[in-house]
Amino acid sequence: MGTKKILEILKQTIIDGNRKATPALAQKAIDMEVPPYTIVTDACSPAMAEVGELYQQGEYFVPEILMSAKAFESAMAIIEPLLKSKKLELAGTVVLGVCEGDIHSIGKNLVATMLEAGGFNVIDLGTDVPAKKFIATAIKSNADIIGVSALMTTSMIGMKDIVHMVKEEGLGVKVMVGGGPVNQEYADSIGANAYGRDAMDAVRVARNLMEDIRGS
Ligand code: B12
Repeated sequence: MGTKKILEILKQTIIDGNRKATPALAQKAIDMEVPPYTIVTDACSPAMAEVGELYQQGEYFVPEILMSAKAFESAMAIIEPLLKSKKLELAGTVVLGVCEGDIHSIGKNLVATMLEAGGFNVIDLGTDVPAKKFIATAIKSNADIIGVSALMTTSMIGMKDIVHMVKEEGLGVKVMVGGGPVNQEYADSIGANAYGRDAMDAVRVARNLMEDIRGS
């Protein structure tokens, strides 16, 4: 079996929500020397994007989504230690979380994994995080970046509060935002320092912000 085929099967198995089969498939891809990063970008991540589309089309409902999320997590449990085992120079510290009132964790978890794989120290506050908690943690940990995720139009307004508090407190920390309903235009309108399209983009964006921080 070729690399492309195993990644295709793993992707489909996540979409099918078969969490019993995903760890062995992820392991098989690793044994075939597919780079762990590629397994995430070419199988796990697109699988969840497709699950999102199936939901949008009315083909999937909440139970199916949750099964896919579990299958995704069981594959990631095999891949993540390998992503983290790479010895990289510390790129910076990111306080990451999902806006208050929002419990969508899959995208945020992918962003955390990719940032860690890219050498960042990630302080993951989880989901449903009040703006004040982002700020308090950033101050306590002397973070370089606050990364905020939101999947709902009703929760993304929390991003505005975070940006506002950072400015009010005169903090040097940069705010990076992302998630389904968020775009560059929205990021600009609330005064966020950066917007990231997906988990891979989050690493590029965070690196750019670190350059700004180090250059200033
Ligand atoms: C999975 C899912 C759920 C799961 C979440 C499971 C979990 N553990 O996360 C469950 C079933 C629990 C759920 C619940 C609900 N959901 Co829901 N859910 C989804 C769904 C289908 C997929 C989201 C997902 O995981 N996508 C896959 C990941 C990989 O993509 P992502 O999250 O966008 O993240 C990527 C990028 O956006 C980016 N990114 C994300 N965060 C960040 C942060 C930074 C800093 C950066 C740089 C980048 C970045 O990188 C990520 C990786 O590449 C979406 C539909 C969709 N198409 O998005 C609806 C959706 C988000 N849900 C929705 C709704 C309404 C709900 C509920 C209110 C439903 C209900 N009536 O109960 C509840 C809300 C509960 C709550 N209070 O939060 C709506 C939101 C509508 C809106 N615009 O406001 C959507 C859009 C569905 C719809 N079309 O109606 N949901």
